[in-house]
Amino acid sequence: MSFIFIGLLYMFKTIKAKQCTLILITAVGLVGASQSAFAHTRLKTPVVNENAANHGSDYNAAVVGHGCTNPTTKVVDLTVIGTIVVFPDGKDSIITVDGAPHTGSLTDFVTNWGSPVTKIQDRSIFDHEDYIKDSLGNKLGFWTGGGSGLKGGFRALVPFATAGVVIEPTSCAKSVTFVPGIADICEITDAAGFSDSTVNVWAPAVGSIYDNPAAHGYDSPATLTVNRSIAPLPASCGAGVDVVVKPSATQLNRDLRINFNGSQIWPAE
Ligand SMILES: [Cu+2]
Repeated sequence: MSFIFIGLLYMFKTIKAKQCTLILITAVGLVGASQSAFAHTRLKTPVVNENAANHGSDYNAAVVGHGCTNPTTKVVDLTVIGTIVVFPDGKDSIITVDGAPHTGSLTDFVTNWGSPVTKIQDRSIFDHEDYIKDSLGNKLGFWTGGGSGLKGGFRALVPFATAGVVIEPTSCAKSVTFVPGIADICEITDAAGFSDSTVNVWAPAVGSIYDNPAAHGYDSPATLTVNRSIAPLPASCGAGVDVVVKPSATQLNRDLRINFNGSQIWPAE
């Protein structure tokens, strides 16, 4: 921001006032656009390196950038009462290589994906939290909710760590991007009640019950990119490829939900 300001001051000094007004308006427009693009939920640190250390992990947080949409004012300031983050399980995940579908498995590119998330205990925003695990006990994500929640106009950092990711050394992957499904819940409803005023869903559009083309965060998910940083690319790979891993619709329908004391509380059944 200060860089842009200095740039504007420089322009004011060096060009005629009339032209400058036009540039100022353009620049303010651009700043406004980029802010709204980044207002969506993301991870605090969206790009990390490989991490092969024993018990390696990268400390991160899910950003709750804003609340749900007030139907009267259209301002995104409704209180968030809970949030849920689920990473692709790597079993039936949707994998693309430079945008083209990949029919092989995640182990073609990543050697150690299994239990990607450790929640960092934190009750500063919500009172309760727990893991979302697969049938083998792997921690694929977490939810946190309850208490007074996230007041409109404020942001939240929901802290967690991701396990160190090791890219398959013989593969041509120069990066692997994992796409979590995230929901910031403002009102507990069933799936039919999802709207911008009840929940912000930030999930890839993969055909799950969370797809809603009219919704604020539709197909606008957060991402975690792991850049190759340990084994060099094999010479035969050329520039290397970018791999993207999204959860399947089956996984989102199964795992992007909150169970509490043995019963499902979101979405309501
Ligand atoms: Cu937004």
